[in-house]
Amino acid sequence: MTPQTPEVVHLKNCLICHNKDLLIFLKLGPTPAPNAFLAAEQINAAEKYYPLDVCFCPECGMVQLAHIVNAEVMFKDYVYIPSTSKTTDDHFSGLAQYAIQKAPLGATDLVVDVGSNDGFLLKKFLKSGIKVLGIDPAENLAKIATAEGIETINTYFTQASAEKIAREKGKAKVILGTNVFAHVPDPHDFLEGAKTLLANDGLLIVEFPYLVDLMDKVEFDTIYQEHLSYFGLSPIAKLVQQHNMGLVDATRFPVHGGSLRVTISRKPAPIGAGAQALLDMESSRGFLKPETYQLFSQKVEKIRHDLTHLLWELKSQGKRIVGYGAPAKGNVMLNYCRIGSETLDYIVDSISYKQGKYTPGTHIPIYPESKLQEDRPDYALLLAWNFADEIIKKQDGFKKAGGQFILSVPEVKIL
Ligand code: DWN
Repeated sequence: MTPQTPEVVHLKNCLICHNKDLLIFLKLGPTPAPNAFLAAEQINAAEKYYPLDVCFCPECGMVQLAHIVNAEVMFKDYVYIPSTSKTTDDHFSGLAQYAIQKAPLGATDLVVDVGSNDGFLLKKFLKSGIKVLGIDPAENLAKIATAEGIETINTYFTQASAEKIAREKGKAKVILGTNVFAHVPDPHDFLEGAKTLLANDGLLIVEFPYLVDLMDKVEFDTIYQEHLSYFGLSPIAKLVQQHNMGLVDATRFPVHGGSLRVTISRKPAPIGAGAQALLDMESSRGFLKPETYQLFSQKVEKIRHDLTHLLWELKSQGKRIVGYGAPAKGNVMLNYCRIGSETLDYIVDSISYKQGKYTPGTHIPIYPESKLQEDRPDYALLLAWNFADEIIKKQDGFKKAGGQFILSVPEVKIL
């Protein structure tokens, strides 16, 4: 990022149809960048806060942020590594098998992963004897992946970088993008980049948190500056058609609170039956109407009210409460509900990088999970609610000793 590059840009047009009349239906900010964890020596220094306003486009049904925070702020030295849970591992194994069968993929084919992180997903293709190539803007992660045998190009994926990669590495039979498509500032450029890099019979397979799940389960804390777009399938269908590609498949999965896997062919093709069914559902359930989003923001406000009142009530009874998991979404929840160390004594998390640090904005200390057994607090607020089953199973001892978990979405309740 150069001194001339603005840190925050107001996004005045729909990222899909370029409509200017966007409706802001929810304001969650300002908040710090969600993965901007602090070292002890930083907690008294000034922190940067960024807007977090969410818009709906009545023209195409797109949901997006009203501001873009410069990618360098969030992705240059990135701490999120997906290989931290069995849930994610199992899901990626299923994705690899799907891609191998759907493409189909053989030993001479190239699979490219955009936003390849530490190479976790590509290792599953390498094991099947398939050629792989990672693309990731985070220097730290690109080095880790390359050192572990997953060649990774340290760059952002754009049409320009795709042209260079196609020249140097050849065409890809499959391009993957898990939890990256919703992050890119220009989905049109992303699709043109995929068309450039894909072989003529190639497939682009993207996965992202699904808007319908976000709305149905009030997962408002998954809205943060890293994610510019909150995709339903309807705007993606318009995008695919504009780029003369084919929307061949769309399938829902439970990971990350509910995700959608969309398969797009480089060549035009009829809309797949699974995709058409979801498009019909989105229309019939009102996801293309503004009132649906006004109702959602009322549900979010209710969660903030119910959670803060429950925690205050428990604290007034002398109970000790901690947080479980320090995900990006947890920082949105804490900052939006103004929950700090006056309420949560600390947070436990399995990622070593986060341990010993403090949450951005709320300055709650983060410890290894073992502290829960050592300290025996009364309640643990599940900030990483998308891993609730895995966590509760792992912490059977905490529950047997009388500890209780608190869930915040889709409604506030003590488990
Ligand atoms: O799009 C993104 C989503 C998919 O993942 C990325 N841009 C950022 C990231 O969001 P996140 O930080 O909310 O990811 P997770 O994987 O939902 O975070 C889970 C957190 O919980 C991690 O910090 C690890 C922690 N955890 C734990 O302490 N014990 C997780 C498990 C499974 C556990 O048992």
